[in-house]
Amino acid sequence: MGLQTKVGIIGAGPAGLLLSHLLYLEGIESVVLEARSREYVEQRVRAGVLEQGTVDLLLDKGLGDRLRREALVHHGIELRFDGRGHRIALSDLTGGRAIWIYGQQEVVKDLINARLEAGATIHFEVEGVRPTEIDTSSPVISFCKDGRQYELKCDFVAGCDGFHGVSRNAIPSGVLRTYNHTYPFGWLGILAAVAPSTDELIYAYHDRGFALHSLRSHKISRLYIQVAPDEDIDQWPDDRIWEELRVRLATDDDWTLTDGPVLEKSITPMRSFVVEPMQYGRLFLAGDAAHIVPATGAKGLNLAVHDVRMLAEALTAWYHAGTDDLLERYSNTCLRRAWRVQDFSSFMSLMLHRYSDDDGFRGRLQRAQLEYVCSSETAARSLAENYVGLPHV
Ligand code: FAS
Ligand code: PHB
Repeated sequence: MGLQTKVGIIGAGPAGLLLSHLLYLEGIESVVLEARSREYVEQRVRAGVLEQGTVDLLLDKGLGDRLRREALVHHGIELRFDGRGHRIALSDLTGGRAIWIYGQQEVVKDLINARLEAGATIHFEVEGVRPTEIDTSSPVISFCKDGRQYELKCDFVAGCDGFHGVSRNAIPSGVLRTYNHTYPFGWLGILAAVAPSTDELIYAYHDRGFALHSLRSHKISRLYIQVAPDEDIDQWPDDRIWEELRVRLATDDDWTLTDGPVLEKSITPMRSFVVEPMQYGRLFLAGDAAHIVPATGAKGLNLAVHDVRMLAEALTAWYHAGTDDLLERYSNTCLRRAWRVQDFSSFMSLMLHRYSDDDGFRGRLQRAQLEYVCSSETAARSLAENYVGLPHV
């Protein structure tokens, strides 16, 4: 069965849904195709830190009512090592910019509600998605839904289907240059029904490995510990996780970590991945489909938002003014930010994680870097401006 739209969007993650809404606000029709169910994408636990720029965009586009009510605004983070905490005053160091704590699944819920209220078409639980004719002016996305085969004709395809999606693989081999770096560690993350034991995020460097105390609300905590990349999660009963968090987050003063029921736990690999270019013909890649950053810099979701803001502006210029220069510059514009973010995320990852093959030299360098960042206003400002998100790259 033939369907028609202007922009065919593969993936109902933050990138695909936000792109569809930004285009809608410009009167540009789109159709979103998602492999999973609405329930699944709305409960999938991932990021939780929104940059100032991401929040400004969501508020500006009328997507921020619940965010404004429920998100927590943080003006600092803590770096903790050798039993002592050191605050990085993000807002003081960046002219008032801040980070907002709001779960990625909440952003996805708000976007789906806004899309459906606007009468949008989101096909959930589709199979066999395949973009073709992407090097022509009328690409097609074929897919199957409820046992029926469909052909979605469109002007453009937006590949917002994440790292494991199909869009990137639709580009002929030899076109893309791929950069891949896998870190020798992963993160075991938990979501816990307990009030956070901190008012701001704590990034801890410890001889036993990295630990992070983050949160989702005044009642829900989000915590991570560094583990081996091939760690078996069955070896980590909840009390062992809490015990390890206590050790790695311990301070010389009387700070204590309160534990509670673990709602969700999973292990995430740490890798850096970028493909160049982020466009082939009428197919444009955005978000995790084009780049993955280690979570230490809290950038994945924010970079996806930046990509689709650029893509929406470029498509709007094409439809409204008939100009394609923004479309032509899309890949380079987004890659410039992607590599800035890769560098920052790598800096945070290398500074804060223990390397099992460390003969002591790297450990000394890490401490020297931590002490410098925590004692030099210039170094702290550099970390802060990258962490809250650079307005321009
Ligand atoms: P997403 O992966 O969010 O969305 C892609 C969508 O495409 C998915 O819904 C998928 O089901 C769909 N899809 C895939 N293949 C398809 C197909 N063939 N057909 C149709 N649909 C298809 N970032 C942080 O900053 N902090 C974190 O703590 C953090 N934790 C993370 C944990 C995990 C396990 C992962 C994978 C990522 C994490 N990230 C984190 C990064 C994360 O936030 C991503 O950057 C963000 O989800 C990127 O959004 P999208 O590009 O929209 O991709
Ligand atoms: C999170 O809250 O999930 C989170 C926060 C900071 C990070 C990564 C993840 O660097």
